[in-house]
Amino acid sequence: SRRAAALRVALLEDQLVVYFQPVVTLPDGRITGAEALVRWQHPAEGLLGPGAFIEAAEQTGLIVPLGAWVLRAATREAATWPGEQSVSVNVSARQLREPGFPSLVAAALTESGLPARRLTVEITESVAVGGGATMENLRGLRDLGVRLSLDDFGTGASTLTLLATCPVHQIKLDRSFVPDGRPDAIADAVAQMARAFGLEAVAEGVETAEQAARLTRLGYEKAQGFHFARPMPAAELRARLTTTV
Ligand code: G
Ligand code: G
Ligand code: MN
Ligand code: NA
Repeated sequence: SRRAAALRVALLEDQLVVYFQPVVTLPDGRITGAEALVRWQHPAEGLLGPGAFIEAAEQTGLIVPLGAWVLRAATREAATWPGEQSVSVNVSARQLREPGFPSLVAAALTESGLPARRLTVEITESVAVGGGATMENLRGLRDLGVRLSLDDFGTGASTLTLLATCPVHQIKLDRSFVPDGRPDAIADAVAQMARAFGLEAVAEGVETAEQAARLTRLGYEKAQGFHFARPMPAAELRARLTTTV
């Protein structure tokens, strides 16, 4: 497609940028890390979000070089942060099936100087269909000392089996289950599941103080969302981290 051809050019000509959305600890709201979110600075259309191009990238396989670029950019940036903050990078099921994916991650860590413990790889429940190559890569990442997070939690399939077989450290409650005045039974159940499996519970898409308070009571350790901070350019986050440490 034309979009895919343009995206290929974007990769070659450095039109992609990484924004960072802070992840905070509950209840104090201290920035403990950030999620890397790719954007495309399109020469004609302006700044595009992933919704405009990730699907085309997946279909054409361009997600593999794009993902490698994001990984290098995000680890390089996080290595400049003043503390122990971690960076979370989204990895698609397609990337995770690639032979040698852990070596790519190891190279990004070596090049950037970022310690493995400060990198979190976000995967979704769709990796469950990836089979043996995927599981081998997940174990490879774990052996590097990288942390794994199960993103958009609750929206996919085979949740329980995956949790029992996949070496994840964290689960990220999908924003559609963040309590909004209705009963918070799902958010509660997910927090309890996290405790049962010994995993860290994070909530995303937190937009109000009321939601943050409820999530804290339910046992969520970390949160992310517009209530705390929007995704922002790297320099903006770096400035915040250096003035508040
Ligand atoms: O930034 P925004 O909220 O528009 O992101 C929308 C979706 O795009 C998110 O669900 C996120 O997981 C996905 N996304 C953002 N950056 C990346 C990336 O670098 N790689 C992959 N595979 N997905 C990404
Ligand atoms: O990986 P994931 O698809 O979950 O990426 C997070 C996406 O959610 C990003 O595109 C980000 O811009 C968006 N987002 C972040 N915080 C909020 C929020 O508080 N509310 C809503 N509606 N979207 C958010
Ligand atoms: Mn994510
Ligand atoms: Na998510």
